[in-house]
Amino acid sequence: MLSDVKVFKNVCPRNCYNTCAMLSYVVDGKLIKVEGDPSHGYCQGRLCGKGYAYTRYVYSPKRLRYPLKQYPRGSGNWVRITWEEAFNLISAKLLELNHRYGSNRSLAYNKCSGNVGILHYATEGMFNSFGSHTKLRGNPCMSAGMDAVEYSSGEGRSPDPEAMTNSKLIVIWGANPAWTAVHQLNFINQARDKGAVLVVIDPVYTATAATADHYIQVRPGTDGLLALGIAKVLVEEGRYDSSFVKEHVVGWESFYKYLQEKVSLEEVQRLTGVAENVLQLLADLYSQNDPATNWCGYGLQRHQNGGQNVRAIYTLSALTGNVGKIGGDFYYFHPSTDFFPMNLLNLQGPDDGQVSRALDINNYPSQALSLVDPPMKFLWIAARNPLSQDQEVQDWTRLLKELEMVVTVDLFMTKTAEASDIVLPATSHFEDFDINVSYWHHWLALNQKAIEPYYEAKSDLEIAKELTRRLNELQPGFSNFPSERTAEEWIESEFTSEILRLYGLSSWRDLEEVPAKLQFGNNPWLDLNFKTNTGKFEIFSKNAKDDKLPALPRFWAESSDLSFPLRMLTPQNITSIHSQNWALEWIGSDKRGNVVTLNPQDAVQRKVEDGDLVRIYNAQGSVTRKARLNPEVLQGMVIIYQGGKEPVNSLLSGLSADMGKKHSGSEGAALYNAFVEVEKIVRSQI
Ligand SMILES: Nc1nc2c(c(=O)[nH]1)N[C@H]1C(S)=C(S)[C@@H](COP(=O)(O)OP(=O)(O)OC[C@H]3O[C@@H](n4cnc5c(=O)[nH]c(N)nc54)[C@H](O)[C@@H]3O)O[C@H]1N2
Ligand SMILES: Nc1nc2c(c(=O)[nH]1)N[C@H]1C(S)=C(S)[C@@H](COP(=O)(O)OP(=O)(O)OC[C@H]3O[C@@H](n4cnc5c(=O)[nH]c(N)nc54)[C@H](O)[C@@H]3O)O[C@H]1N2
Ligand SMILES: [Mo]
Repeated sequence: MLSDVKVFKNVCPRNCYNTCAMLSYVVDGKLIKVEGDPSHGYCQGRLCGKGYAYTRYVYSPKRLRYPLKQYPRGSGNWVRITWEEAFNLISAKLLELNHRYGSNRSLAYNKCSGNVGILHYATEGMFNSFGSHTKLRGNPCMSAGMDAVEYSSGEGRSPDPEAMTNSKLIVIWGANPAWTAVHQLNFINQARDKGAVLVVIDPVYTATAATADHYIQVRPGTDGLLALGIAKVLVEEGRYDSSFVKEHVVGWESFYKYLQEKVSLEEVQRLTGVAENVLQLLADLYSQNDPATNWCGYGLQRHQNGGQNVRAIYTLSALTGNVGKIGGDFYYFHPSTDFFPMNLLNLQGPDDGQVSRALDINNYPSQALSLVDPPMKFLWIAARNPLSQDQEVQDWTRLLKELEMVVTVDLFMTKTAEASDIVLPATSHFEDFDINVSYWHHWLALNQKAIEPYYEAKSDLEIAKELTRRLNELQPGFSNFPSERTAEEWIESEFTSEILRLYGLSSWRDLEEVPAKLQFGNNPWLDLNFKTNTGKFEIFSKNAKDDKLPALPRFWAESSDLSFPLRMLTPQNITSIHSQNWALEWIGSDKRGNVVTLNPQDAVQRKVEDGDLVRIYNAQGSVTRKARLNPEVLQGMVIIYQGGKEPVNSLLSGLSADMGKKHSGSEGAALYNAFVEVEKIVRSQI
C-alpha cells in the first residue's frame, strides 16, 4: 500500500540572491523530493541544481550525527559525546572564564552565512544574553557597495528585480547570475524577448557573458573609470538627462569639472582595456535605450577601490535619468531583513557594566590574537567556515590553536570543525521552522518543519535554548535568553502590525498557504525623494567627505604587487554555495576548485602546459592546482574557484575595500585584490 505523501513549505536559507521557496515531499518521515514552489512569484516553481539536490544533502553520509569531542584539538581523535556532556563541558568553560575575567568579554562568536534565516540569529541572541562579549562585525558579501549606494541615494534599497522585464538595456557590471542568481535570467530574458539589449562587463568570460549581446572584458578594479569614461562621452556630446541632473542631483558642477579636467579618455582605454569604439558603443547604448538598467554585482566591489567604483556606476544611472524609472534604475541589494524587528539579533542582554567589543570580518583572527583585558579565550563558530572562506587563513590557524576552547556548530566536518574541540551537529532547514527574506527579491516565505532532525542534530535556536538553560542552572542569571520560547513564538514576535501591513498579511500563518511579497516601496526612488540630507541624489556626498572619502566618485587605481605579477580572481562556483556543498563530491564543485585557469601566453612564459600540476604562490602561502589554459582569460590574470583541498584563501592577505564601515561596521573585503605567481611542479600526464 502506498504511504501518504505530505507536502511542506520550505525555503532555501543559503546566503544567495534567490532565497527560493520550495515544496518538500515527505513519505514516512523521509524527505523524498523537493521542487520549487510555483506560488513564489520570483522563483516560479524553479530551483537551481543545488536546490534539487537537497535530498542528497540532507541524507549525505558525511552529515554530522552526534556531538563530538576531539582531544587534543586537531589530532583527529574524535569521540562521540552526549548533548548533556557537550553542554556541561561548554558551560564549565564559560563559567570558569567568566569568573577568571569578571565578565564574558573573553567569549567570542563568529557566525555568518551558512543559514541566513531570521531565526538563525539565535547565535547572536545567545551571546547578547550573556551581557558584554566579543562580536563579529562586517559582511563578506557586499558591504563596500552598500555604503556606496547609501552615500549616493541615502538608503540601500533596490527596486523589484522582476521589473527588469521592462528594461530596454540591461548592463550587468560584475555579477554572474547564470551561476549565482539564476532566476533573474528569466526576467532578463523576458525583457530581451521584447527587444532589450544585454551587456555584460566582467574580466571573466562567464556563462552570463556568453549569453549577452555584448561582452566587455574590463580589467579588474577599473569599472569606476569605465563608468566615468562613458559619463564623459555622454556629457561632452550633450547626451545626458539635463533636466534630471538639474532637479534631482547635487554636485553636478564639481562632477562636470572633474570629468573635464581629470578624466582622460586615453587613460580610460589604457587602464580599463576597453577600446575607444567600445566606449562609444556603450555611450550609444545608454543614450539610445530608455529605460536602461545598471545591475552592479558584488564581484566588482571586492576590490580596494570597490565602493568608489559602485558610486561611479550609480552616478551613470543618475546622469542618464534612469534612477527611479520602472525598468531602469540601479540594482545592487535590497536588505529586507531591515524591515523586521530581528528580535534574536537585537536581543537586549543584561547590563553588566561593561561594553561588548567587536572584531572586523577581514582581520578577525589577527585582531582576536591581539586582544587584551581580557584576551580572547573561547570561540563559538556557527554557519561559518573561516579556514576555507576567510582572509588571513594563517592567523586563523594560529588563533584556533591558541584558544582555550573552540566550539563549531555545522552540518558537516568542515576544515574549521576539524580544528575545534567540540563539534555540534546542526539541523538542515527541513528540520525546523524559520522565516526567510532575500537581499534581492521582495518575497517573504515560511520554512516549515518537514522532517524530524537527522540523528541528534539540533537547530542553532534549540542549541541556544538548551545551553542557556544549562548555564542558568549552574549559575542563575548567567543569561537572559528566553529559553522556553518556541520557534513559532519567535516567528510570531517578528510579525508586528507594520510587517503585516508591508506584506499585506493578516497573520504570519497566511504564509502556510502562499509566500507574500512586499506591497510598498517596491520602487524606492519612484517619487525621487532621496533619503540623503539634501533629499537629492548626491554625486557630491558631504557624508562621504566627512568619512574621509572622496566626495565625488573619483577613480583611483588599486595597489598591485610587482613580485607577484598575476592577479588572481576567486569568484563564486556554480555547483556550490561557497564551501557548503563540498561534502557532496558527486556534484562536482571540488573538481573545479582544484583547477587554475590561465591565459596561454602567461603559461608559455612559465613553461606551463595544459594539465600540468602547478604551484600558485605569494607572500602569504602556496596551493597546488591543475593548470588549464584558456585564451578567454585576460593576460596577467588567473582564475581559481573557491574550494580545493588546499583552500585558495590561504593566498589572501586580509585587504579591505575603501567602504563598508557605515552600514556593516567594517570595511568590505578586497578579496579580488590578490596577486600570485605560478610555477610548474609536474608535467601533465595526458
Ligand atoms: N552558485 C552560487 N551562487 C551563489 C554563491 C555561490 O557561492 N555559488 N554565493 C552567494 C553569495 S554569498 C554571494 S555574495 C553572491 C555573489 O554573486 P555575484 O554578485 O554574482 O558575485 P561574484 O560571483 O563574486 O562575482 C561576480 C562577477 O564579478 C566579476 N568581477 C570580479 N572583479 C571584477 C571587476 O573588477 N569588475 C567587474 N566588472 N567584474 C568583476 C567576477 O569575475 C564574477 O564573474 O552569490 C550568491 N550566489
Ligand atoms: N576567495 C574568496 N573567498 C570568499 C569569497 C570569494 O568570492 N572569494 N566570497 C565571500 C563571501 S561572498 C561569503 S558570503 C563568504 C562565505 O563564508 P562562510 O559563511 O564562512 O562560508 P560557507 O561556505 O557558506 O560556510 C558556512 C557553513 O555553514 C554551515 N551551515 C549551513 N547551515 C547551517 C546552520 O543552519 N547552522 C550552522 N551552525 N551551520 C550551518 C555550512 O555547512 C558551512 O560549513 O565567503 C567569502 N569568501
Ligand atoms: Mo556572499
